[in-house]
Amino acid sequence: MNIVVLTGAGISAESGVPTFRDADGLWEGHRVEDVATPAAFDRSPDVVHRFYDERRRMVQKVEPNAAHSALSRLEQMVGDSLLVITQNIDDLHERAGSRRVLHMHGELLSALCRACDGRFAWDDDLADFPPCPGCGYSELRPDVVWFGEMPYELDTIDRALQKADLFVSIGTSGAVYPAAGFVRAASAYGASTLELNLAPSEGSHFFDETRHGPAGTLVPHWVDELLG
Ligand code: BV8
Ligand code: ZN
Repeated sequence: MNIVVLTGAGISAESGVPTFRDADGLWEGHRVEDVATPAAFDRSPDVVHRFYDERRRMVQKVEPNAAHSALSRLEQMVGDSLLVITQNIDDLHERAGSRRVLHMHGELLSALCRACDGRFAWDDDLADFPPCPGCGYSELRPDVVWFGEMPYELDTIDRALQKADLFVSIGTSGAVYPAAGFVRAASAYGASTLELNLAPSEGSHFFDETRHGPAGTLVPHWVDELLG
């Protein structure tokens, strides 16, 4: 049975990572849609760098929670039959032991060079415009997908959805595309669909089944049920 799991900020909430909706999409009074864009970065790189430097520091101080660990346990049991696609830019899935994780919106702990397109593991600040480890130019930006930018690996994702028998969405509001459309594609390709979320998402009605509650409780229970 091929399982595709899509995760969003809600799976990291119990680790202490604020979701986009918790701050009702605001950060330091800015709307996230206004900070997470190429235009914002061109206009005021220091504000955007500060937004990501702060999150990069914070994410190194939190721990994965029971939901991340349950998905890692599931991967240990079913191996390549599970693919985790995450919209999150934290590394909590990896730190819980998951190995097959696809960060479709990039990663906080990675830097992208606008001069040489190099991508480099990066756990430090970027606001001081450090030189690129590849080409030496001070053109590093956060390696995250901003609004209006192409998410990573959409073709790999579509192939996985075509093969999926089960699509499970965990901790996402279903507000941002193309991720919010995956449930419809999965259904059209013949998969069963399940939503595990604190509250009904914008796409709840597209799912065969929805369960509401904290991911830290719902996900381990679902994995036990699946493996049981
Ligand atoms: C694209 C990385 C073309 C950065 C993110 C006008 C102009 C330009 C674009 C558009 C436009 N109109 C529409 C678009 C498309 C746009 C879009 O969808 N906009 C929205 C606002 C309408 N999308 C894009 O621009 C994308 N690119 O379209 O390119 C294209 C199109 C098709 C095919 C190819 C190319 C790029 C979008 C990526 C933006 N980058 N993140 C960063 O992190 O800073 S988006 C960011 O917000 C997240 O990555 C995530 O994707 C999104 C929503 O966040 P969620 O993860 O869902 O979190 P949220 O807070 O919203 O919800 C949390 C949920 O958890 C809630 O439901 C809550 O109930 C639940 N929860 C809370 N606690 C718990 C819990 N659940 C369980 N347990 C708990 N404890
Ligand atoms: Zn470079």
